[in-house]
Amino acid sequence: MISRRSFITKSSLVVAGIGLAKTGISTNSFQNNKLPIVISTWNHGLPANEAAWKVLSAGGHSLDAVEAGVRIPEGDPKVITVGYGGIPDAEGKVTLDACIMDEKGRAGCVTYLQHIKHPISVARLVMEKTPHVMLSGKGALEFALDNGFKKEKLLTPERKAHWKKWKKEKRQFSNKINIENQEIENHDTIGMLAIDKDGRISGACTTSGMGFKMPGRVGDSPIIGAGLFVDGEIGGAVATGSGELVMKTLGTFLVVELMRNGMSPSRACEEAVKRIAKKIPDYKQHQIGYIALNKDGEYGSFCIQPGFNFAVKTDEKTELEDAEAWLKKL
Ligand code: SD4
Repeated sequence: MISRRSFITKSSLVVAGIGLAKTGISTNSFQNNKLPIVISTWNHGLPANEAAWKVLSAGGHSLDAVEAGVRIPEGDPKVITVGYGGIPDAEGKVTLDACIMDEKGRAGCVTYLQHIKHPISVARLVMEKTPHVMLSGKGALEFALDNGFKKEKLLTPERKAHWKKWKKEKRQFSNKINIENQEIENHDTIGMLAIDKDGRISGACTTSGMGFKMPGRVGDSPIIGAGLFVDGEIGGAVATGSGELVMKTLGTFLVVELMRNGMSPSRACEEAVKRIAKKIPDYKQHQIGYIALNKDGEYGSFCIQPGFNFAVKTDEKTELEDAEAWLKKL
């Protein structure tokens, strides 16, 4: 048994220096967490949760909270896997995928969106202002511009230099994502789930996708049921990692359905990882991390490889936890 060591930090310290936050392995699941609650993937989830918490602690709607939360890494050029400053595709273009979903089952997504720093806000407008769920590429960009979003250059000088080096070295595309002790080049979508004080659950997921991906490639992150799924009567789940594996198993829909059938969030995440292990022969070459939250505020996680962590914020705690892994450390 791995014992859970939760680590509580002061919010101000966390925001000022997330690298310093200690982590503990999560055996997951806390019964009857007091609402509100927000959880999100990776350590950039810590400052994202703080932004979401401002909305939640003021009694706001979880939809506003998750949008405000994930906008933090989207706008941060130091987060090289989301929004502005994201790693480009093989041709040097930053192309973004995002989706959002609320407790009523409303959903909006954008895929292959270029030049817009906050794809999550465009996804929300798709949900609220159009009869559709998903807009892609040029159409998504035109929709954003028509709705007052500014066209911006998303490729930072640092990421341009990184891409040029990658091209010069003629390196192969690598889909290995944030596996402990590996060179980190492709990782860290932010997925967030929140329940507000009135019990309403929402989720958001946003990414620049796999670094140096093939032009035109879209991953799981903007796909409802793959990168994110929310059912207001049950709970929600988000995914990070090699999107192709999540898409082939409709991972977050599966997690929510398993919770509907009575599993805890952590057991449901574990089963969804096991489904990948069963169905996808080369799964050991990949990382997948799931986090899930049920409508009572109980949360859980599971991943393929050691190395996936997630951030949790409630009235009582601000912490970063390591998910349990299917391929445990020897
Ligand atoms: C993708 N799932 O585009 C994303 C990448 C990711 O952590 O989550 N990285 O496949």
